[in-house]
Amino acid sequence: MAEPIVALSTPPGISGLAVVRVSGDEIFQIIDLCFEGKVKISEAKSHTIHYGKFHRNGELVDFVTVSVFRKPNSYTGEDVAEITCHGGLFVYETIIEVLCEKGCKLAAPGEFTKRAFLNGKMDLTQVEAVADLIHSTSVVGYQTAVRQLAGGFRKKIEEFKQNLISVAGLLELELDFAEEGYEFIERTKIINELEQVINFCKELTESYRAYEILRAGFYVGISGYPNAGKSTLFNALLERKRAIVSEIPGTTRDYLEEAIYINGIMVKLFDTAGLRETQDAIEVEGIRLVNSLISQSNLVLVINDITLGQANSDKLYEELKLRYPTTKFYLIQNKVDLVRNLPAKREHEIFISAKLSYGLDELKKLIAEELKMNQARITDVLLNQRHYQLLKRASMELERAKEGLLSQAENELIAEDIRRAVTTLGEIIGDTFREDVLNAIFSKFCIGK
Ligand SMILES: Nc1nc2c(ncn2[C@@H]2O[C@H](COP(=O)(O)OP(=O)(O)OP(=O)(O)O)[C@@H](O)[C@H]2O)c(=O)[nH]1
Ligand SMILES: [Mg+2]
Repeated sequence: MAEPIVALSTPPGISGLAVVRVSGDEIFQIIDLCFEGKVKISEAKSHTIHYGKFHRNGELVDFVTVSVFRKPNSYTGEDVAEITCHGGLFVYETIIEVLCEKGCKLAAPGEFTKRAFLNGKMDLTQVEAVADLIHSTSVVGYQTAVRQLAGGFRKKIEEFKQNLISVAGLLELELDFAEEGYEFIERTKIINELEQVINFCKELTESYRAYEILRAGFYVGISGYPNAGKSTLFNALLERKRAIVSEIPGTTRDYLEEAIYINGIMVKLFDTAGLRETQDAIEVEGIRLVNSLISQSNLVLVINDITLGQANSDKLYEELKLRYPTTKFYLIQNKVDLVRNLPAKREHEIFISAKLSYGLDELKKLIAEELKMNQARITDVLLNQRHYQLLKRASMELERAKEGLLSQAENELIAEDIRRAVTTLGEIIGDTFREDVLNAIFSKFCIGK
């Protein structure tokens, strides 16, 4: 029994038209109690529209149209009607009130979509795509949400799930013939199969991280020894005097954060305290902050004062690279205006004069290229934190199965890991779901969706 529910599906407020959506059992009979058109809605065919009067106990409320969708061919999979009325606050509020008087309940946020999911009209990734579609603020986000709504992600996952299930099945079957020493499926083939899924998961988790960057901004940190010219470069990139610059080492103690746009993408720029051994408590605290900033940055520019030698910051540069393996580093040779004969440029090195704004175009181009490389990693599928965690887990489970195969572990154990990965992948599309996960997803919805 599907309890009849009703809600406004268009944004509240004054508009040309408003749509009130109704879903559930006997809603057509309920509407007939307050609608008068050429035919009764309860007798109307599916996918037809009817014009008529909506009234409250005989008193006219508005002239409306009623769209009829009979189950299972509707958004929720239940009987659905969409009542289009004039977009005045009192009009749609009265219509909803009347429908509630006649037996409908006000829908909770996301309840229509939740019913669609529970009735098998959509998988969980499509449900999430609906939420993303409503909330997307960028073109890329919107486009990927639309594609996900089409169900491509689910198909791919279903396909991998089937392959894994048959591999696990064969491994288990082999157990029954262990005495004869049969091998139903070559180990290299299984490994190949596992690797395909592992790669798929990895590609997608990378895509997620890349997308996050697009959304949250690309983080570029400026680091180096004191007095190297970090704040001067920060100001030059911002094209205004934001940070204090002085010839005294240790000028910047706190960090500064400002956004610039490169090729339409937000780049968050950080100026930080110079790294050195110091007794000054404030400076020590500043240096501690630098480390956490670097670990969060996508790209870090290590500034070297070239008048102290091209290799002056090499040790620091190498140390940072080792300590933060996922961050990209460049060595920026600054103050080239003070050097007569420039040495040869090494890899990952750029020569600039922050003071004279020389070499900044090359630096910006480099940042733009890093951004482009990041964007290239974004695949078709829009992922969220939930997908990301599950994909990471599935790929770990499959890696374990692969290791088992390579070390000739028991078939049983390998098959178990594979089956675990199948369950994990299934969770993504909602084969199995937990009530709290569902509630978290639907809480992002607005009423009427
Ligand atoms: N000639 C020349 N001087 C520069 C250049 N960049 C910075 N300086 C000078 O170097 C000194 C230090 O510059 P800052 O930008 O304050 O250096 P910093 O790295 O931020 O220093 P701390 O905040 O103390 O770590 C200042 O006197 C700047 O004017 C440059 O490209 N050429
Ligand atoms: Mg500074």
